[in-house]
Amino acid sequence: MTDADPADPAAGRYIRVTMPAVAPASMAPADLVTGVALVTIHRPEALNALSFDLLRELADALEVLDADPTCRAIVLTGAGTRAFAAGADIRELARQTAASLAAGHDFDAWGRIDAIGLPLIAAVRGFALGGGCELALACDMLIAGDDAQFGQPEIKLGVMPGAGGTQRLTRAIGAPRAMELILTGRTMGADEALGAGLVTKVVPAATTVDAALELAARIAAMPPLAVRAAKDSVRAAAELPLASGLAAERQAFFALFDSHDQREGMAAFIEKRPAVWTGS
Ligand code: CO8
Repeated sequence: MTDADPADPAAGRYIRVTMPAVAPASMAPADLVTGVALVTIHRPEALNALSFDLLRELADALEVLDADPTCRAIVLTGAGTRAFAAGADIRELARQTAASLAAGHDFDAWGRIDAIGLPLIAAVRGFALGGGCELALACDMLIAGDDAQFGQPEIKLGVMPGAGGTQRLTRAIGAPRAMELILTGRTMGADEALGAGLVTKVVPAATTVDAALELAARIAAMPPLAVRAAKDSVRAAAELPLASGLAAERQAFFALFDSHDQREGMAAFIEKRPAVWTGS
C-alpha cells in the first residue's frame, strides 16, 4: 500500500495513491477491492484547486497505475468533504497571457488523463467547478454525493471553459442544458446532474468514496482486456460517426477472440464454474 510515499513514483505533493484501496465499510470480503487504486487530490486548503503542478502530478500518477498490471480500475476523489476540485488555480491562471498559455505545456496533462486506458471513476463530494467539473467529466463514471455541486463558472471570471467543458458537458447533457450552465455559470446539484445524465449514481455524501470503490471493485473483477477494449469503444462513440463506431466495435470484439480470457470466460460458462481471468 502507498500513501504519499515519497519512494513511490505514483505519490507526490498533491496526489495520494492508495493501492490496493482500503475496503469500504459496506463491503464484506476485503479481496473485492483487489486491483483498485484510490487516487486523492490533496490540496484541501484551496478546495483542491488544480494548479498546473498538481495536474502534472495527477497525470503522472494515473500513468503509473495504468502501466501496473495489478491495477484494474481507479477511483479519483478530492481530499476533505468540501470539494472534489473547485477549478483551476485562479491565482495561477490570473498571471497568464494568451502567449504564455500557448507556449507552455501545462494543458498537456489533460491529454494524458484522457489517454488512460483503465476505467476511471470520479467520486465527487462538494464542489466540482470549472476545471474540477472538467476533470470529473474526463472520468468514465461519476458517483456523486448528495452534496455535490457541478458547474462551469469560468464566465464569471471573464473567460470560458478550456479543458473540455464545452465539449464533454455538451455531449453528456445536451447543448441546451450545457449552454445555460456555461453561459450563466450557475451550479447544478447532484439530483439535477443525475436527471441530466451527467452522473452514474447519487449516494449519501459520507458514502461517496465507498460507493465508487464498490463500483470499481465490481469492474476490477472483470476480464481486463475486455474492460479496456469496452472502455475504448464506448468513448469512441462520442467521436465517431455511427458506421465507423460500429466497424471499430466489431474489430475490437473480434480481436478479443484471440485472448485467453475469451476462451476461459466461455469455457467457464459451459462448465458452470467461475472464470479465472489472466488478463491475456
Ligand atoms: N483557485 C484558487 N484558490 C481557490 C479556488 C480556485 N479555483 N477555489 C477556492 N480557492 C481557495 C480560496 O481562495 C480560499 O483560500 P483562502 O482561505 O486562502 O482565501 C479557499 O480556497 C476556500 O475558499 P472560499 O473561502 O472561497 O470558500 P467558500 O466556501 O466561501 O466558497 C467556492 C467556495 C464557491 C467554491 C469559491 O471558493 C469559489 O467560487 N471558487 C472558485 C470557483 C471557480 O471559479 N472555479 C473555476 C476556476 S477557472 C477554471 O477552472 C478554468 C479551467 C481551465 C482549465 C484547467 C487548467 C488547469
